[in-house]
Amino acid sequence: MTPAGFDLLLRDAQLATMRDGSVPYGAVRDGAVGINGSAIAWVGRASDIPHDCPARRTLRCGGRWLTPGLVDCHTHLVYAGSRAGEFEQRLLGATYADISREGGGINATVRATRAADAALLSAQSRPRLAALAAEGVTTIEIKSGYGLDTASELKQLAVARALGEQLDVDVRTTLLAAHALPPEFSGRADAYIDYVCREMIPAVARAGAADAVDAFCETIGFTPAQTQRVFAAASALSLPVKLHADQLSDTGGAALAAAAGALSADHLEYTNAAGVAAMASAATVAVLLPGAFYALRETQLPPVAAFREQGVAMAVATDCNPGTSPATSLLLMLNMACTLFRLTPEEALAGATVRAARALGLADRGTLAAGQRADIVAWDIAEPAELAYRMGGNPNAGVIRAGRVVRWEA
Ligand code: DI6
Ligand code: FE
Repeated sequence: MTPAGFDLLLRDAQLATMRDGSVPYGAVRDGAVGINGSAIAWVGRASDIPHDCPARRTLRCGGRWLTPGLVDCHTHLVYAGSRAGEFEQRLLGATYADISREGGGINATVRATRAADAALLSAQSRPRLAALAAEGVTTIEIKSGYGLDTASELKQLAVARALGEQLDVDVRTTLLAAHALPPEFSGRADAYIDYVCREMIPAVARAGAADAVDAFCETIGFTPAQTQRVFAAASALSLPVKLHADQLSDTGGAALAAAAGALSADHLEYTNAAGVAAMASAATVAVLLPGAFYALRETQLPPVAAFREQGVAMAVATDCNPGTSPATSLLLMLNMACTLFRLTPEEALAGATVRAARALGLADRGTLAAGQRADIVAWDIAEPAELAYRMGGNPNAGVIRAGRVVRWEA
């Protein structure tokens, strides 16, 4: 059906629509995109633009590539303080687990985050979100998990949403109360999980402060049984779940997440064949986090070939966090996903657009197609593989979010 007209028409563009099909990247040369309101109304070749379809505003793209807005589907970017000192300790031989056992690691960031008021927390987190937004990230997931008490977790979640408003990025928040054991519950992990299930999850649900619930299922995190209790409490309040699974050891996390109908299982370096199969049948997205793999100098690779063979969708995200992935470039993660994990550049870009949207349960974005949200970014690149090929630099030349031009370079 031909719309009566467009609010905005983008033309002289090359499109990486990221729609599945026979053409790599779902590419359309000499393409155009018509937008009405906040949604894409028409996508095709410029020569096929309906003649009787006037546009109130036209932007000529000068041959630039357009892709869907990037989606960073796994971050912990709202936190206070820095852990550069731990980076130095690790270079001298300490492991991430050693540092965590000695009260550093996640708990060091918990102390700083609890001590910061919302204004300070926001001021320290803002540059990280600004860097990602400048690269064309239009949707981002931000987890709590450095408060570990109801008030501090709510503070983190509120700061995350407010930053999204300020910086014109769609923020999806995730409650990660089961991230680490706070010092006041030392030696009483089950009591902390009781508190998470009976108080925190209901309080956060009542406030409408989180879009999903996550947990860290790991020897230095929480057991599969504790994770299951968190999932049950979340599901009872209709909150979708996701999981930090099999990052440092095989705890059966991927299968546990799949059994709970999780949107995604994330990290997955130690996921076994049964976990891959369970994820495939539950359509749980595999979120790959090459920044953490790199920073921890991990050598165990996630089972990418098995994911591919069994049709498990793979997303790629920054895991932006102060301990294991102080990364604020999603494009660099695309490069690392290819170089370290052997994704193709097309899989990597799909992983930061359409697959990442699915990992957040969002079907309304991630491709350039009629009916999708008009989240569109423009790039100064000669071919889409360049987005994963480069290490550093930012070829972003424009951002349209929900049909509104946020930035556009002439
Ligand atoms: N896995 C990670 O890689 C991050 N959290 C998690 O559960 C690390 C968070 C941190 O070290 O601060
Ligand atoms: Fe993480």
